[in-house]
Amino acid sequence: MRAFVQNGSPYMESIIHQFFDYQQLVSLTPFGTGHINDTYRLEIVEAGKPQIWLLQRLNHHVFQQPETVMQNIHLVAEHLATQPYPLQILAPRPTRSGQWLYCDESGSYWRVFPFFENTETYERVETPAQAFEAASAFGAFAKALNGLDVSHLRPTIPSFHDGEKRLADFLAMLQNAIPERLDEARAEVDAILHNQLIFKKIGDLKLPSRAIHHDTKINNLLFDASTHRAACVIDLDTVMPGIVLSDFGDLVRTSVSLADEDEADLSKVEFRQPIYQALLEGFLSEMGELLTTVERNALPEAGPWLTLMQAVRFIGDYLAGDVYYKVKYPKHNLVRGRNQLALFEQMP
Ligand code: GN1
Ligand code: MG
Repeated sequence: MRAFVQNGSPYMESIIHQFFDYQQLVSLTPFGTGHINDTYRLEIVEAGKPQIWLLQRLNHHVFQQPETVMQNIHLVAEHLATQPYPLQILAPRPTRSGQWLYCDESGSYWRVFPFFENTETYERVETPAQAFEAASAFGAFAKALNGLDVSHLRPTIPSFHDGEKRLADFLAMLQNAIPERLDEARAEVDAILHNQLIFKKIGDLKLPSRAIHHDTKINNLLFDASTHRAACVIDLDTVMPGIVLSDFGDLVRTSVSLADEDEADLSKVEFRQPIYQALLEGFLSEMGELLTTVERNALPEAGPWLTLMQAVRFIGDYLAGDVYYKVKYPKHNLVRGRNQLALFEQMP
């Protein structure tokens, strides 16, 4: 069996030992497409039983208070378990000594989650029915968290979806941008500046604080591989106080376009109205009666607001030298930013 083990180094084995008293490491393979953390599918034999888990290294440069992240996730999982919640719950598995995280000698933070078998993820939405299913799943998640006292959740990344703060940081960093990259991204910077008012407009609404997921991209949802129904909301690192436009906005940003955010061919970036309509109906089918009038009236602004914010983040990272997002080639963040701006321009 050892021949199939990837990364089954003594280093990795010592980490796995913090969580499991296992007899055999069957396989350890990189998993998923996240931009921030490193994720592995882990197959072991423990107490004579074969089992599969998700092992993850939490990026502590992005999440500078790893314990806060895990405390929020734990609170959310605990609360969901008390609710009439139709989906599976992503509850962390503690170390053998009862901690949510293991910090190794090199300072990396590790954690373990259940691996949901017979599930799949989608990088893009193909049909309105899928869009409805995804939006109602994230809506059900928000609805089930409505009764959780939001003051118990703490920010894991300060000002994460504060559009005005993101814009202010972007403007400030233009002074320190890598000069060649600034030349290259001139048109994109101008487009951001031209449309910047949307951040103030949304900020001025002073929408109520809720328990918000903040990363409702379609690939943060597991679907049942047989029924194609939503099975589990994953990636809970950014669950923290926020506004409802973040969750609906990221659904719109990641679902309405035919092309995903990495697509360099902008002719493929297209706003699909039937998908948008299905997202709105799906989200409202769960959250409709909980929204205030101001929240409800602001929902159409969620997509453009969040998409422009994502463009600010990608272009900002390009200008800073790719310090935040994982990139596969030198202009990756610029390509992503252009893609998001093209999508923003198409939004009604
Ligand atoms: C990051 O790692 P991933 O792909 O789940 C980011 C989101 C962005 C997204 C863009 C903590 O999420 O905010 O929308 O990339 N997460 C963090 O693809 O910054
Ligand atoms: Mg994520």
